[in-house]
Amino acid sequence: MYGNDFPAPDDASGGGLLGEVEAAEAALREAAARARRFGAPTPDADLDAYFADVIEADQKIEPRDWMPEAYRRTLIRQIAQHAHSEIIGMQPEGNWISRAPSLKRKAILLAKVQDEAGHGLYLYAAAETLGISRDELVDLLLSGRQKYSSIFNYPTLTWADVGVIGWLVDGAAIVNQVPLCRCSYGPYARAMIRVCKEESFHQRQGYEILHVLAHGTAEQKAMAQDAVDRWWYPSLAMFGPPDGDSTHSAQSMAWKIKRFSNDELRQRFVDMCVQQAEVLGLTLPDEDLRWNDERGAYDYTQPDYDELMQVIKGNGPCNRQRMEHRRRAHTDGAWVREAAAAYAAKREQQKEKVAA
Ligand code: BYC
Repeated sequence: MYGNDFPAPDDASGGGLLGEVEAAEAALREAAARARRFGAPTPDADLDAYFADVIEADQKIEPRDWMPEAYRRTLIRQIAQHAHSEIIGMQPEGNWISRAPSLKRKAILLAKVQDEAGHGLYLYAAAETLGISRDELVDLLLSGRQKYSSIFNYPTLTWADVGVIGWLVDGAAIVNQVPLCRCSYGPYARAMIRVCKEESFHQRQGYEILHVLAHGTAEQKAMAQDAVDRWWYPSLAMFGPPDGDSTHSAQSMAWKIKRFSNDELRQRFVDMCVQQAEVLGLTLPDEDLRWNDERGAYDYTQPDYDELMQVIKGNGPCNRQRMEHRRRAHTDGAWVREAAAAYAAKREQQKEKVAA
């Protein structure tokens, strides 16, 4: 129970999503302890076949291992996009730090936004193991050549939006990320374990904000409902285009980077949210949402994928503002990077002096 008064959003039977993260963590440890079934390939080995065997045996690819160039590029694209999302994702909530309704709410929100920065750092570090530097990755974001999640191009208009970001956006993020804990690339899978555990706390804090608002005054409840109405479809769109239009899914699933398709995860998210919305006493804005006995899942209205494509292309409500803010923060932070580099050079010189 969360707060001893209502069930936690991820407290489903069978251990819920956090249970799955723990199982993935145990599997990672077990794989690390197990001797590698395939030693290093011999000089005349067929490297593609060797790689396929490692993937087939569900063993992890590590930075030292040979990997196809396309696998490496796909991972850089996805991990970098994920890292950028965490960093840009600090902005919509950061917008409310100075206006949080109490000191306690402010402290919690500060901690959450700092966690997002931490997630960005784990992910940039994971991407760097693939032979690209953090400077290059930041440059790719700032020049618009790499993307970040569509969801962070929507504005946070009221305090209830902070609750909804926790409940729906972090909720969607967890549903997407729990399977990534079993991704074939070791550093990404390991980063995901920690990220998912922290996201679970994020989701709970959002859920609790909404629970308080939904059980408060009529105005507070209306504010919570309005936020849910605005964020529901953009949250569904976070999972990406429908399977038929997903360019990367088939290959990423064959490589065991992705374990489920975009539509499978979207469905899982919808099924999870229906019961949670009932506990909150809020309505999901979809008149066609109903249980389908035959499918054993809820039927629901798809998000507007044309809108998703527009937002991805840079034409969402806040794209320009988010990028301007990030570029300014990067420029303003130049002196920190310079100071860190100067300090590192000085330490290096001192070490050389001692060694001489
Ligand atoms: N937004 O072939 P597809 C967080 C692009 S942070 C933007 O299905 P894929 C949080 C896609 O890149 C959560 N672009 O692609 C942080 C591709 O474009 P290109 C972020 C999208 O990679 C702070 C094209 O559309 N989570 O939770 O197989 C505060 C075709 O798509 C989006 C991650 O990054 C989108 N929504 O599947 C609070 C998770 N969707 O490169 C919370 C890791 C698709 O061909 N990423 N595109 O031009 C993934 O799991 C996968 O990359 C995706 C997309 C499911 C997102």
